[in-house]
Amino acid sequence: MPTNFARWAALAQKELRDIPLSSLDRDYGGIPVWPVYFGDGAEIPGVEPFTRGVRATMYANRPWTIRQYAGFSTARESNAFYRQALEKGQKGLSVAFDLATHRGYDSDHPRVIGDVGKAGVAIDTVEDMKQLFDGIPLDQMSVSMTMNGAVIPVLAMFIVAAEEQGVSQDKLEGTIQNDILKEFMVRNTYIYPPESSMRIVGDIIAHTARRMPKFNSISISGYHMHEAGATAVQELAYTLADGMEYVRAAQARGLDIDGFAGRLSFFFGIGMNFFLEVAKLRAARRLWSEIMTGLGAQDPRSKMLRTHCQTSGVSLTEQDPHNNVIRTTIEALAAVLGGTQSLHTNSFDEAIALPTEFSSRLARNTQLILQHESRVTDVVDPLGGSYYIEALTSQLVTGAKLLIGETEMAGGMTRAVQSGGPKLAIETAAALRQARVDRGEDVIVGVNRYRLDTEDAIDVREIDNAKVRAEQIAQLERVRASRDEVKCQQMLAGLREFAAKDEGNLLEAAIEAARARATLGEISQAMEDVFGRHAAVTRVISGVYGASYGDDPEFSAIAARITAFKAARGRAPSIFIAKMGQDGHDRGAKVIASAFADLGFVVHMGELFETAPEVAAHADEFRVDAVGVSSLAAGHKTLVPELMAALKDRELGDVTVIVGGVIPEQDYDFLFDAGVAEIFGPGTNVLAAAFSVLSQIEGRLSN
Ligand code: 3CP
Repeated sequence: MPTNFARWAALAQKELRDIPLSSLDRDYGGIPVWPVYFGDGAEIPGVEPFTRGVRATMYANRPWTIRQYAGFSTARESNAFYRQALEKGQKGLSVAFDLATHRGYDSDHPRVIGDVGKAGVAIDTVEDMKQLFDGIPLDQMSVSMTMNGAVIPVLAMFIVAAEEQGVSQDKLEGTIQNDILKEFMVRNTYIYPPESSMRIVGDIIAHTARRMPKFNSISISGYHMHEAGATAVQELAYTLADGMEYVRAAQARGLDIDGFAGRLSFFFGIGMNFFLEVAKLRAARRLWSEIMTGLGAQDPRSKMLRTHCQTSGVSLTEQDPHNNVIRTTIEALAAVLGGTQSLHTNSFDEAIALPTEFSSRLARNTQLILQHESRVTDVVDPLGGSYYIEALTSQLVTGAKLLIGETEMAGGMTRAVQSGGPKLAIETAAALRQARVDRGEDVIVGVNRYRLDTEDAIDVREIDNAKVRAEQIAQLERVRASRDEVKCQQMLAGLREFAAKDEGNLLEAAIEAARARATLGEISQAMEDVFGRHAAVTRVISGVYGASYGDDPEFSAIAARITAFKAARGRAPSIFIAKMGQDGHDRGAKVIASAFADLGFVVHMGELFETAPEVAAHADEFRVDAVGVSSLAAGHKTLVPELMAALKDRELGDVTVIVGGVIPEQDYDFLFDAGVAEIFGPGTNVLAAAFSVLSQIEGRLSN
């Protein structure tokens, strides 16, 4: 028996409480199987640095939480969806909010007309929040909420909704994402500037440490970096460096590290590089344990990296979409073999639209089959000890340490985020990846190889955005009419004062305001009055995409056409790349902008969150030939017709409008009828897109 077995057994027995350890043994038809395997001197699961897992018994005792991220339309509709999912085997909730909510706007705000209820559920008031959890006892259900920008009003409303359900906040279990640094880097649902935002993070950590012992105060997220195209080393390094920044921010306000660190949690994206992804989670745990020791943690629980994982959205393809079931299964298995605590598996249609009942069921069942049929839960860290996995784990640790070291030398992540360095590094990695895919070096089945001749349309879920918005506005009016206005305004004034004086806890003031039925938009605005609203500077990398093509004939052919265009017209073709509404997913837009620029187009990149009239005004100002709309949050059917009208108003009806992003096939005709020239879905070859945009522009100019 290995020398370290006794230590493991003692720990395992503690986790099992009264259940005998032998109950974890299995018999595979005469072959005995034990819950853990290790050689002399090997690391022990459940023991620092936790490379092999944060629990000694891991899934052999308790499997990961099946926690599907969902939300759409109104609170009533999302509630019905949650209840059904829980009945069918889901174990925890994970709420997706719409982009209006993320960015701190009530549903009646003019900037969010295309966003209400689309990419998540619309929440304006405590009444919506109560409806969202109707019939779901909040003292028994762990609820994760992906919220960063409007984190103060959302968490406050959650606490008040629970309170009015009879559940006090100390009983609440769950997680709030509350990870603002990565918003500035990749996800873009920030509201306030970085420093005020960091104060909010600190206030939430302080409040939960004091009042909500079972609630995870933050979900430090690499997922969005992964989705934006980060390498595994970048995802690890920047995420853990963000974590260090949050720990230091909490320490700076006098909190004892062991008083809050046990409730910090993480979130990683899991892509198709199977063994690398397994190793990434192992490396993350080893690194975090070391980092926390360095920051002064004593309690082993403070050093455990507990994480949620989500299979990769960008690995999903619009083409031959049932292949996505297979991709998601492989990614889910990597997350599980890497030792995740909680998992979301994507639905196969997510590169096209919001999941349907059918696709959600398949996604959930992927996890249920892994838990109940595959036997992967029987043995802890089954890949531990593999030469390859251990080597990859160590290499990732080394690579990430180097990058963390660089970030620290530059003054930490808040500083790095302000400088924009990590964002550009991730965008460079994304452009390189796109070039490899376009050149066929990275194969994607059904996209750049084995493509179908004809694609069958699949059923998609449609949200009637106008109807949801009307319902939300009616509810807002009811709440505003029935509340004690004087009291509500007093509470908002109190919150504003806390913000201005840099004292008091903003969450605590917001809970009072939510009790008095202040709306999400009003609570956000009270803080915005003091902190201001952050506007990012948009920058586009150049040269990376073009350089990876060298003297590729196709690339050269387009470049030559552009040279001919210039010779004929005395100028290069020009395009304005637009992001409208509250959709902050800008990876695709940035990749297109930098690739088109490398090809010789004059590219103007718009700011995030513009309205249709604002985009039309830019098109006018720059006198562009084309406007490229990037839409990933389902706002296209509202926003694109608005843009066409705004262009016509400026007598720019002849500008070529193209749309790219997540557009269901069913909506193509609608957009073509509205005057759109071309639609490019996920998996589009960028050179092919440039070729057809150029043809469209030339066609229009010669008419
Ligand atoms: C676990 N437990 C065990 C064992 N395993 N006890 C004994 N033996 C075991 N083997 C205990 C734990 O200690 C814990 O109790 C309890 O069981 C629950 O387990 P857990 O592992 O903590 O799991 P969970 O409650 O699900 O929490 C998972 C984490 C949490 C910690 C990761 O933060 C979480 O749920 N995160 C989800 C985040 C999320 O959903 N994000 C969605 C992003 P104690 O608590 O008492 O210790 S979606 C974003 C999509 C893109 C976008 O941004 O738009």
